[in-house]
Amino acid sequence: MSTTTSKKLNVKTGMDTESIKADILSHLRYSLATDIETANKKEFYKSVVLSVMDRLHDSWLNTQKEYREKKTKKIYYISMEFLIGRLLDNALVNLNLEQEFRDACKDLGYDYEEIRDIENDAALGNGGLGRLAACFLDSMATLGLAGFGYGIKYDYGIFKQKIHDGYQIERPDDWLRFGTPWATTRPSVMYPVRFYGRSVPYTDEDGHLRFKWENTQHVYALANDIPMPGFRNGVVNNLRLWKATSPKSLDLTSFNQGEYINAVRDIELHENISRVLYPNDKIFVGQELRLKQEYFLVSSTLQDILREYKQQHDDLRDLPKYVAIQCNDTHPNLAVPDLMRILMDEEGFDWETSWDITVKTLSYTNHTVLPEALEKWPVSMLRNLLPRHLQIIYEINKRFINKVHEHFGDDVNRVRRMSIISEGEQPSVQMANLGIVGTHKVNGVAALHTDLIKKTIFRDFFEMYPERFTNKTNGITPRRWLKQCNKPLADLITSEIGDSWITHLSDLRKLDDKVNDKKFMKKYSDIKQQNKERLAAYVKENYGFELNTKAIFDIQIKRIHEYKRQLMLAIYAAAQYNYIKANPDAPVVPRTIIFAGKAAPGYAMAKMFIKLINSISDKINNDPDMEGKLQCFFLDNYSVTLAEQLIPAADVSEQISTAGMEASGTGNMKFALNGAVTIGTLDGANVEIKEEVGDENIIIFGLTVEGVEELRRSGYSSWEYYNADKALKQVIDQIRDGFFEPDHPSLFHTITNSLLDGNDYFLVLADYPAYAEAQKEVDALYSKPDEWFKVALYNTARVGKFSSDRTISDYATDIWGCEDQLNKGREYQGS
Ligand code: BZD
Repeated sequence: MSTTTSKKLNVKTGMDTESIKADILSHLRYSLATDIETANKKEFYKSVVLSVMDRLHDSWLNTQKEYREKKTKKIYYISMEFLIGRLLDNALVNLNLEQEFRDACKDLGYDYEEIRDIENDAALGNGGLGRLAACFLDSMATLGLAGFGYGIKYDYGIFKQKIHDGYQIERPDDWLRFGTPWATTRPSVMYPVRFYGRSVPYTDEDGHLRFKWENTQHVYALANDIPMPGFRNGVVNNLRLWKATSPKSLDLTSFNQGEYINAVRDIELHENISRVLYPNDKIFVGQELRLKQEYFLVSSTLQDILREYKQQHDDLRDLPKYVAIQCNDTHPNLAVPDLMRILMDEEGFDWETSWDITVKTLSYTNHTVLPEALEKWPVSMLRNLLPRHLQIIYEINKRFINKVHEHFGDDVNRVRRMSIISEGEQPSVQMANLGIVGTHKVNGVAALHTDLIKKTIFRDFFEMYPERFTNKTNGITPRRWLKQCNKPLADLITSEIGDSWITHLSDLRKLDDKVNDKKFMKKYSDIKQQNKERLAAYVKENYGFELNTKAIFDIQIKRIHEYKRQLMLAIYAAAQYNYIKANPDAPVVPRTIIFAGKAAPGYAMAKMFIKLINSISDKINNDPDMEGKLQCFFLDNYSVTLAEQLIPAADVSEQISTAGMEASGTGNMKFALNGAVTIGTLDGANVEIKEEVGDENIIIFGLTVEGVEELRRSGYSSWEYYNADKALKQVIDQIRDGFFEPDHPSLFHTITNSLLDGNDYFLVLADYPAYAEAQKEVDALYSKPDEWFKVALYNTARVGKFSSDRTISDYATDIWGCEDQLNKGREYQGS
């Protein structure tokens, strides 16, 4: 054995500061070829992470071994997005090594926070859907489920947002520029993913008609694994992200012909599949590259799942017994025809057997009712790219339509609505319909949303397959969204009620009794103040802007979208400005309004909202009359890491979507847990948050889903609302007439036109008066700090339901059939 190897093997993986220090030094020298004297911060960060990885590897391997030996049922969560953010804090929290690593860094001359901040967010998602997938991985590992994430290792995650002159500018997110020490590339795990070609019929030995997919082109999917540790339970699951690489044999012919440059260009083309995350949420843009990405993910993942399965089991007919596959939205729904294809064309099963296995193995989650977001792939595109799959989809549809006829008789309109293939000028495949027909469970992400999908977009399907529809209200991981991001509050809670809440969030109910404990309440409110000051320091340092920490921190952070109605809060900010100008001596409760969020690069209206918010902010922040009374600020480049700073500092959580449009929301849960008071509509999970915290501890306003329907039916006219509310009219006039943008007075006409002539589809004007009233309630409550903090504490204490541990237990029980695995012998017993 060479000395280097023996040194490597001698790397200690102890859990004490001294051995951690030794490992960091060792990694500097033997992994990075530098040393403590010459290393820079990035190198030091890298050795810290490698030392953490050393401490994960044994558990990682042992966990997989145990799953194999026990033939544990495996859960595969397929998602085009995993918005995992930074991993260092999370790994240390889950390994219970925060203090040791902190001390090790300090002893070696580095400040832990500074090192932690070196890490780029893995921003491989747009918003809620991607973050939910990340929370689920944390919960699956914590609950001891054999749960694996499968996604794409995009070279570029969600774009970086800069603000120039108030406008959003997009810049590439080159997060892998210096690589990531968290991902292990596995050259041994690589699969060809085929495209194009044609489906060729033939007769097999038994005289059955079968099909071969021939003349295909292929690219390789290469596995990159990121460990997903559970909370202090020794479990380490895996997130496998595929990277596209070109086939080795690529174009030897080209080389021979001297077309070297073309061959290299082809490599580039193949690798483009995993180049960039599509930055659109809630709008379907039918680009071929996106379809390639979706199939790339599905094909490589199914190959991997089946390879693993075959190593442990003999009979594919038992697949649903040992494997459950969850499709995160319709993006991975090509799994339906692809699994059918594998079972029939490659494994030789007949249609009925293949169908039974497919439906029982797969399930699908719906995240939106917005029609423009539903995926509809043109048949022509599929015919070209995936001809065999299209053929299978046609067959699925034919058989399904027969069943519809059996079930409903000759109802032509219903058949048209339910068909997986929509006919018309451009026939297309409705991926949601495919998902409902081809899986055994479809779930909504909040109770209201599930009711809505049953009544609206999927009504026909619900009437045919009522047992397929189920609700799984979203959740968030308390590890990241309280323990990690709000350490002072987490410590206070633990010192009062112990730390069982970390894995049993409903134990926070014990805090209910503390509302009358003055000493505790003082500490609780002091922490909020401290968090506000911490945020203010960050803003001061990065933007040179001084937040008024005595004011209400009123925060709306999420993707920018008309249905989320950032415009309503912007109008409120402008109305407050007008009020203060007109009543300079009137008392006001000081407020600092904070926005952050990205707009899809092609979404002009959302981008205009950002500009408007910035223009209104400039007006307010540059007017000395507003001092100590009102501020408005747009923070650029919203991210998981920024959310971790903003949420603990919030007094007010803005959850103000048009009722019926926000499927669930998960930010709402994070804010409530951290003691912010929600001002919100009865939409998504707000409804359930209200049920949990109690009506007195949430400020609800505006139209309900039924109210929205009724108003639309009876003929809504936004002009009436405009004329009826003076303060509202004044702001809209100001926006229209250039008050906030004097050099370009017509700049915001697209906004005011959509509100007035466009009749305000999102009902901002209809809800505004109720919203303004609700904001007065906020002021009144905040003016009585004792009352305010009671309400805040009830929020912290009563949102245990929204732990993603609960959500995952529900999936495990009702969809995945693996409830027997939950917490088996692995429960965390306290530190
Ligand atoms: O999913 C969101 C919903 O809007 C939220 O209400 C819900 O809480 C979360 C989690 O269930 N949907 C998305 O985030 N959707 C996307 O980001 C997306 C991404 C690509 C394509 C389509 C939608």
